[in-house]
Amino acid sequence: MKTRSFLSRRAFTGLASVAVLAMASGPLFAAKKLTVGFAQVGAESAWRTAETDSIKAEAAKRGVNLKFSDAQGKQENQIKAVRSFIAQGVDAIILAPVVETGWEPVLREAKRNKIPVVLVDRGIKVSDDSLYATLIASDFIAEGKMAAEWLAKKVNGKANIVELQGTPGAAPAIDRKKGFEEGIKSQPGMKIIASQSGDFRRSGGKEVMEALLKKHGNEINAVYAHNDDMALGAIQAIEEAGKKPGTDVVVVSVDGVKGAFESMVAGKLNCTVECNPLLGPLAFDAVEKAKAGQKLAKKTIVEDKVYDQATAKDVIASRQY
Ligand code: GZL
Repeated sequence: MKTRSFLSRRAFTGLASVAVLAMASGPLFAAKKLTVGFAQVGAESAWRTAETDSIKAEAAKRGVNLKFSDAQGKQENQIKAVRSFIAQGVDAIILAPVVETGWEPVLREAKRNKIPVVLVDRGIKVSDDSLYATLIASDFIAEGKMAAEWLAKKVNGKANIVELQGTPGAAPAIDRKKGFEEGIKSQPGMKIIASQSGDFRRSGGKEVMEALLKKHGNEINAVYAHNDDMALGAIQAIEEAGKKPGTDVVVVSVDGVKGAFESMVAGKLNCTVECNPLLGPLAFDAVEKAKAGQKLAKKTIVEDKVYDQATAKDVIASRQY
């Protein structure tokens, strides 16, 4: 009994001195400045850079202290970054997981330290989805299907297609492939004659396309690239092979970055399925809700739209990335 009253008398004295301090030093109870760790994949594409810029801009706008890590495309670097954020005691972590698997151990450490993890742009496979607060991403299967349906119309259901895949093991690469295959299932004349990874990089798209042109030559009349950067690299290879991209070879991709619109206006890229990278506002809304203990939907889908040469000229000026 004595201890409790002793404590309350001491606690009372402490509170009184804090109150005095508050009068002297201004708003004592202003919201605490959040510190958030952002473990980014890398800078492999224009889309990725746009996503990084969106997260950094939103952090600055909200007065968040952002700790940024570029993993150069390596999962082990992302895991190291998440571990470092945990050791620094950040309030929350934003993670763009380069591949779908291998995250459970480090996410369990975050959970043990009561640090919410918000996933952006790519999903993961885990046995326990309480290991992350929410995922904010596009529907990559739908993107693949939209690309397939647009291409089927363009080529009247008949094409020998080469597919430039994204990073092996990455959710967008797995699901854009799945969606495209589903989209051409009902089109017996649409055949994928080759499929190889260009790692979401322009240089990768160019190199793979050069090799496939050597191997398949005039047999190829369509390209499906999992992102615009690889499509733009493939377009370079098609031109260097003396062919006209956009007419001799129809090119369809995903992302909707500025370079893709410029290429469509130039009549080279035929179509791109938008995958919005401007995830900063949604990511920090989720961080704030998670910190406030609010239950979050496990996935927030960002809606996508299809753009082609018919619309590119009208919308290019309004594009934000
Ligand atoms: C999609 C994102 C993909 C983009 C690529 O959400 O993960 O990674 O489509 C980027 O441009 O490299």
